Parts: sequence; C-alpha cells; structure tokens
Amino acid sequence: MSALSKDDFVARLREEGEKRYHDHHPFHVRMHAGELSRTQIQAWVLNRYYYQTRIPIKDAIILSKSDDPAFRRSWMQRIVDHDGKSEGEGGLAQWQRLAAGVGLDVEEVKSLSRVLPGVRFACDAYVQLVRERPLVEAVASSLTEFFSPDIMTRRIAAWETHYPWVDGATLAYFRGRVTRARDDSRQAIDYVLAHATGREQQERCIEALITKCHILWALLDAVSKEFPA
Ligand code: PQQ
Repeated sequence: MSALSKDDFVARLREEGEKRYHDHHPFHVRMHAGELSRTQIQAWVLNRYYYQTRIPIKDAIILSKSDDPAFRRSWMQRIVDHDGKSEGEGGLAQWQRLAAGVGLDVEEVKSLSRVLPGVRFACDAYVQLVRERPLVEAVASSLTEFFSPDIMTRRIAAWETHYPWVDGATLAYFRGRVTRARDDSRQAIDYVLAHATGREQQERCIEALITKCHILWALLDAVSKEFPA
C-alpha cells in the first residue's frame, strides 16, 4: 500500500473523525436542543470533570515520549492550559467554576467520588492509549480537537439560550477552548503529517483517532444511561 498524500491523509482523518465525533451523540443533540434537565446537565459537568483531570496526565505521558526539546516546549503549554501557572488558574479551575455555576458542590466534584464507573473506564482508556502507542499515534488521538471549536461554539449558544439558570460567566472554559483547540489541532496535525509518512503509520494514526472518538462516545453513553431523559 502506498502512502497517502498529505491532503488525502488529512481528508481521511477529518472524514473518519467527523462522522464519529461526539457532537452526533444523542446526549449532545438533546443538550444543544435545550432538552436536558438540570440534573442531566449537572451529571454531565460532574462526570466530564474526570476527563478534564486526565488530560494533563496524558499530555505529560506524551511529553515523556519525546526526545525533542522543541516539541516538549510547545506541547508543555497544554499542561499549563489545564493546570494554570498558579492555584486558581487554568482549565481545571475554570471547570470547577463551571461546576459551581450549574449548582454543584465543587468539593464533591473535585473529590471525583461520584464519577460513574463507565466514565472512569472511558477516560482511563485515553490515558492508556497514549501510554501504549508510539508518540505519533498518541498525538494523532488528540485530533478530535479538529472538531471541538465547533461544538464549543454551539454549546455556548445553546446554554445561553436554553439553560438560563446556569451562571453565564462560568462558561469561560468553553469560550477559551475555541482558540486553544484550533491552535492545538494545528500543532498536532503538523506533527502527524511530518512523522507519519508511511501508509501503515498513517492507518494507525487514523485508527487512534477513531478509538478516541469511541472513548468520547462511551463517556456520554455512560452518563445518558445513568441519567435517561
Ligand atoms: N481533547 C483534548 C485532547 O485530546 O488533548 C483536550 C481537550 C479535548 C480539552 O481540553 C477539552 O476541553 C475538550 N473538550 C471537548 C468537548 O467538550 O467537546 C472535546 C475534546 C476533544 O474533542 O477531544 C476536548
């Protein structure tokens, strides 16, 4: 099998990711249509926090796989984005403010004590995938961020319209992610295009992205099964 051209490779990644991305999940469809109850929104925020806590850990594993100081310097920014430079800053702290904004007890959210088993399995599978696969495939698995600026924009509009009881100021996490995700996915695709040059490697990168889509999907399956409409 001959290698795909860069354009064809990007097109395949986009095509395979787009059709499986979690914006098509019934839970997100209902969220955007304003059909979720307060309990369901709260359950999503509480459980998604576990995903947020795993992201800096998986990015630290990615860092540990690279021999290149320039790559590490630039990837390190992702950990800072989530953990902040000091207490109270960064994406995790913003998510905690979101938790307060939807009426949750922040200490309980931070304790992770009510995270559903299925959500844990899904998020832990992302960390495991990154741990087990070569660096280029680990980077490729982050390419779901191609599609996240769009879902963030839709989410902000939907929440402002349909869930006015949520404190709007606490949607800052989503607002900040729109640009960050664009920058992150550009960095990731540049790396993948430069380093996955043979067809086999390209197919394994596509497969890593598909698995990541399944992980995001499984997280929502777990939440919607426990908190049905
Ligand atoms: N994905 C990553 C990653 O794979 O490195 C990091 C993030 C995502 C985030 O920090 C996010 O907030 C995020 N949010 C969504 C979402 O709310 O729909 C999706 C994704 C994604 O597509 O992986 C991420």
